Amino acid sequence: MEERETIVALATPPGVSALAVIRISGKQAKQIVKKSIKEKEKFEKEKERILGIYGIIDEKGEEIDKVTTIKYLAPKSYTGEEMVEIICHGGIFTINRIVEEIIKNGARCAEKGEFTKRAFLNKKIDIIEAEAINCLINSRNEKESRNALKKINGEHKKVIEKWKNEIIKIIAEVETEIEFGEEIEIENEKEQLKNLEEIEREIDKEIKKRERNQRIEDGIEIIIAGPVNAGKSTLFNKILGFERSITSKHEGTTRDTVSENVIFYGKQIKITDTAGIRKTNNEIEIEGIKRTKKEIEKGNIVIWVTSADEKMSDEERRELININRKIVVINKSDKEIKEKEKEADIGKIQNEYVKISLKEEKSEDVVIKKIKEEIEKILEQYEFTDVVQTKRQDLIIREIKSEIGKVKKHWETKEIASISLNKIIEYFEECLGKIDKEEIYNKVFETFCIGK
Ligand SMILES: Nc1nc2c(ncn2[C@@H]2O[C@H](COP(=O)(O)OP(=O)(O)OP(=O)(O)O)[C@@H](O)[C@H]2O)c(=O)[nH]1
Ligand SMILES: [Mg+2]
Repeated sequence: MEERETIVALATPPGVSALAVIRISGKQAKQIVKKSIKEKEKFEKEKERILGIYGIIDEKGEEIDKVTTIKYLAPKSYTGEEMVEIICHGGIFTINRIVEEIIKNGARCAEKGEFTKRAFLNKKIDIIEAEAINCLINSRNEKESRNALKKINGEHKKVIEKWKNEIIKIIAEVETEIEFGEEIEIENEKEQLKNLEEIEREIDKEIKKRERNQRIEDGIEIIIAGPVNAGKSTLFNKILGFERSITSKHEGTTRDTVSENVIFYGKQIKITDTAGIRKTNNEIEIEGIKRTKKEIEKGNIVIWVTSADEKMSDEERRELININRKIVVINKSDKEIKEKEKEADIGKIQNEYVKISLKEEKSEDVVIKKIKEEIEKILEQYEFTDVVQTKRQDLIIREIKSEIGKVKKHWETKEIASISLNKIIEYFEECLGKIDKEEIYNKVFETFCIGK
């Protein structure tokens, strides 16, 4: 194995904290740290995995911090190499000085994910565990972290192995048929095809789940739409807390879509104000309304703003009926002119609606509350995938699905089917990290943070 340089990085988040952990990994880890330890002999003699308290000194012998260290001997460490972990006090200045000393002593700064990459290269973990570790670090709630842990513990690897073994059995059968031709039992062949289709179904389920999740991951989009002059832009501005869209008493003020990002539930959510819907001959407005309809189609939640003082037009009725997830807001309740009529019309399409007057202060709060409820409902739909967890795995699984399609298509010509079946095995091996594809694996570690 090539000799790798000794690396150092802060493993805890940068910033002020009570304590911080600095990690050093590589053949020279112990010697490099020792140079900055005041009690060199004690450090040298200390057993592995035992905590020791030491002074860290600079080259002039001046003490920088009082720290705790733990030594790990290869291969019994996270990276599989010699390692030292220094638990120091969490001030930015102190941390930087210690890291600088370690670098002066001969280590270099670790790259993103380099510790985990070394663990992978030293076969301490496989690529799927490495990816799951990254997911665990980046998980934002209990559900996500529990799911990542399950993957670190190898639960989904078992599923991939199971699929792979099934395919191996099918290959054995197909190759026997290639060799012995017609003598093969028809029943057996049917059974194999059935198994293949079962794997295809399971893979398909995973892909669909991931697609659904992706829509949530990509960000929820809220569209504010409705008839002209209903107060859409006024509501948009009030939700944002600043005057983003122009509002006026003239109908058709907003001509184009206007978007901004807000944070709800720690997620970035795009909110878009649109051109009001009405019959018009104005070319620009027609284009604006076309855009509104496109936005309505792709939005996850539509806030339909309508005015209490206007009758419902056929155009409005048609649009409203076709929207799935919507929050209906009857605005301008201060005007009260046609309010009852409007409520009756809306009531025919949607049981629940809110009635507000945007002239009143904080009237947008009730709409924001509704938005949060809808977002919660969307987030509840987030289903964890059992197997596919990262983009890399997703791409491989899609390739496998496509190859299964080819196997089915050429089932009668076993020589061709066999080629695709063997490709599927290769893809499974790649997914499990058993095939040497350095570039691809490097990409995995690039998404990690430094110190991991
Ligand atoms: N009386 C009353 N006026 C309101 C209320 N909400 C908004 N307005 C006024 O209604 C007019 C239209 O408001 P906008 O927010 O521009 O309406 P819009 O739906 O964006 O209109 P378009 O962009 O033309 O489709 C403005 O003059 C607002 O000040 C309300 O609750 N009551
Ligand atoms: Mg507007």
